[in-house]
Amino acid sequence: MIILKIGGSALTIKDAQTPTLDEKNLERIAQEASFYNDDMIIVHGAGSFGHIYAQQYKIGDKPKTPKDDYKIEGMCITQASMQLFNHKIITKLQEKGIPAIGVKPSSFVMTRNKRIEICDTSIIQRYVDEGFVPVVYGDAVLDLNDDVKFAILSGDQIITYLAKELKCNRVILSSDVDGIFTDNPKNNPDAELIEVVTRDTQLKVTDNQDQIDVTGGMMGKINELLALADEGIESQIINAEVEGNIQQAVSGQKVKGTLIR
Ligand code: IP8
Repeated sequence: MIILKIGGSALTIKDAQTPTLDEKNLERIAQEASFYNDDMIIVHGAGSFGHIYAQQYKIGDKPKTPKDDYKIEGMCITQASMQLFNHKIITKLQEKGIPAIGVKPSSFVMTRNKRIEICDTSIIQRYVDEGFVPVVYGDAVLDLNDDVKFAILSGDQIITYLAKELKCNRVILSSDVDGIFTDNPKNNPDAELIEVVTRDTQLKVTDNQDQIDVTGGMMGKINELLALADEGIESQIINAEVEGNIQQAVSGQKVKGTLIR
């Protein structure tokens, strides 16, 4: 079984002021993903459908009152926006022949202090066993810490959790950059791609100021994937914006990117 993460940055215009789909990328990425014909789970990020609201409503920060109307409104709006985004994605995947079924994480996952604590993966496994491709996503969820009550759950954390629980053999994480670089390639033209990252690799933490990302951007992804590597599961980060990359990666061909092991 493989897990394919499609980054929100590749599927949306992430620095837009309102949720904005990148229709062209979605069309192509869905087509490329359809080259995989075996067991697969797709996880997608939030892009402008989630991060704008998550930041606006400061979901994950302590509510001001026990039943904080503003936070509750934020949860409703973020979840609805992500569900709409998921619907657009599964519709496109189905159009390309993928038996995609949307599974809403906030209906079966709860975190404690922002880490997954309750998650019934048997639902996902059963869909896979029955021939579906479950499509889950970063979401706004209930948190078991009574002080914060709600959390933003990144699709990256979902990947590591599912990969470990469901014993996946390959994890492909696609984003809008080629992989992990020695510096931020968007600001520094001399930044070099690091082909293999392990716990011993010295990494420079950089910020991408022009994009809102409440779940930690590239560093958040690296930490999740290193945790997965600790369990013996290798993953690769590739660029979803380069035509053919997803198709080649799902087909098991070598793609420019970073291996995490
Ligand atoms: O884009 C974030 O998921 P990510 C989820 O995978 C929300 O980090 C709702 C902002």
